[in-house]
Amino acid sequence: MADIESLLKEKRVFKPSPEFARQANWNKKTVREHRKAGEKPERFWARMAKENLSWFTPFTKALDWKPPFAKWFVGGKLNVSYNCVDRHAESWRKNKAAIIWEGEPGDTRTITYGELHREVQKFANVLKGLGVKKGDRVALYMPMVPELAIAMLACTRIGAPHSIVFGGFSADSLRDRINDAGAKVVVTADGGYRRGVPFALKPMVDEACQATPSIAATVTVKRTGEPTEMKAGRDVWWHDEMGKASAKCAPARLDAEHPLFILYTSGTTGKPKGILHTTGGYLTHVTTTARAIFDLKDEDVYWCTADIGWITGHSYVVYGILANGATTVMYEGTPTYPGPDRFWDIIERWGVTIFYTAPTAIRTFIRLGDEHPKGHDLSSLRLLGSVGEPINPEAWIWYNKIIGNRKCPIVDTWWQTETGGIMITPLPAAVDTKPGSATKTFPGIHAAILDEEGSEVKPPDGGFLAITRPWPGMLRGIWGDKQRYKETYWSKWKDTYFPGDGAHRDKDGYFWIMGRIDDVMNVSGHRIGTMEVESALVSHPDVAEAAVVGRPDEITGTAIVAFVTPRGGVDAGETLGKALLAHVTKEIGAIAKPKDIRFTDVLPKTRSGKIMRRLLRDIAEGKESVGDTTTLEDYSVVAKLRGEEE
Ligand code: 7RM
Repeated sequence: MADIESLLKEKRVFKPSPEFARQANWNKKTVREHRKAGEKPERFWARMAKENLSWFTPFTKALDWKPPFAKWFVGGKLNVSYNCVDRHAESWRKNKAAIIWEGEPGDTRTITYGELHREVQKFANVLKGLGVKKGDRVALYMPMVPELAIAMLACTRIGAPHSIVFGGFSADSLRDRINDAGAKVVVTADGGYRRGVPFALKPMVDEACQATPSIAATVTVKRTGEPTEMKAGRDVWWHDEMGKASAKCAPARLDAEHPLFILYTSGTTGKPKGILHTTGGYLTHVTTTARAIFDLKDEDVYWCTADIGWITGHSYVVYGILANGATTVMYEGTPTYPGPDRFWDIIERWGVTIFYTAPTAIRTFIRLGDEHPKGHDLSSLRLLGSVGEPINPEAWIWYNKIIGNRKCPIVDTWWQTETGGIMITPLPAAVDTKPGSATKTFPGIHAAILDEEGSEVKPPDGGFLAITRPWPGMLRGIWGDKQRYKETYWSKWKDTYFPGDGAHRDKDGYFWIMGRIDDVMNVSGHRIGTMEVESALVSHPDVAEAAVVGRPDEITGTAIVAFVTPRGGVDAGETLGKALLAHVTKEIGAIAKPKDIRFTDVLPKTRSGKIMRRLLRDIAEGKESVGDTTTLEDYSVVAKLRGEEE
């Protein structure tokens, strides 16, 4: 618990500057009023829904809560693409940049709201032409190109929930997600660019679609121009279809609870969960938080570096930002290509004013050296954000000093795929920040630190983070698995949401998030289940048994360590190690590759046969004394795992 102690010793406090506070969308007074109003969450969020969104039909009731099932904005009708595009295209913003896109090779495209309006309608018509109807699922497996945002918005226009599969996932992962959601169409690209080389995506789609009975058609964006096979009768090119499509498609008037998207995320079993979000509540949550937390203004150039394949990209590259009529920057590639200063170069060239990234990236930049940011004019920046994992105070201070020139507020935002939008965060004009703390709940959000029994723990003791009231962006379920939804999130305590994170509060009521307390690892801000990696490993013919744990890592937060018992007669060595890395890449994707594979002839187990992960974690960390071993069946295994003699 040493890290917790050192965090709680963190005494530095940063106050919002008067200059920032003067111009903020939500000043101190507004925040005070909203906090008060937020004590009645339904009323507060109803006000936000009316103020920040355009509705075709007003809702009659803010919340219908039959735990654990919530319906927000009952009776209301709206359309997400209308809110993100039409209402701006019909205003003076018509010729304002909606998306500034930069490809890794350096090519760029700027798409105005007016142009986005036409493109979205055209692609909505393309989808309709391929037989996609309201309620049908569409899988998007694409690199970071503007067509991805266009495809998302086109789906929302016709009420077809999208399921985005991050381009780093394997064909097998794509196939499983397509099948779980029963998607009718996949939209993809021939490939994308990564570290200066094109990578292919369409062949993965072809491989996946050998076993996806629900898929009727695929659409491929030409990005790299690499030779690409197209299957007659199933595969069409984006540019061919768009060339023929009409640019008029009225937005569907959708119920506030109409499914908006499914996004798969890792849990404690081997099977990822399809997190379901719906229309009115989600859009209210992300639009309101983006406006208040990032202080979005019409003059801003906002850049969130997340890939759209993750929830951060859904909520704060696309929906929450465009709904506010702001300009969003999208970058295709690697942070350090062609040089370690690519990000700072982008900020300088486009005049980025708001920058939202992950602690892993910040730690990487610290290691690369201050000369890279210092070689660029970053004076356009006025606000910085952090997301995805706890930010260590050292990284926070560096971010503040080297990137923010000590004048930019930092918003450390805690939230999850399941919460849809930001839950715990500073408000830049109103909340003093402490390096390493996500500070306080957003108005209208209610959280606590509870023990196993559901009693609130006294500060500064640690416990489980809990969300005690429903909120508009909350997940509405796990696709096709009501039971798992109830069990995973709502069964630890009564009518209270269990996020799976450990946390503390200090004497000022500030939240300090300590990280996952379940079998989910957070590697570079991406969630990967230990069970997923284990299932991948044991599916290899040479593996008898495997256990996977996370080990703290200076850069990625957590590194994956695998303990593997080979089958009898199989040589444990470099060849097997390489084969297993390739196998995990094929089964899940490169992001799930263990950093360290340790071969062992036994795994530590309890007498009832449970693998003792805590003990493996201690061993992976190289700790001298390991935790409680009283339940261990065979103590000599500890010495063996460490490579000591018995
Ligand atoms: C947005 C996102 C969710 C998990 C969550 C936490 C961790 C995210 C922070 C954080 C400390 C933060 N969604 N997490 N943000 N921990 N401080 N500001 O990352 O579904 O992919 O991951 O990430 O453990 O439960 S996610």
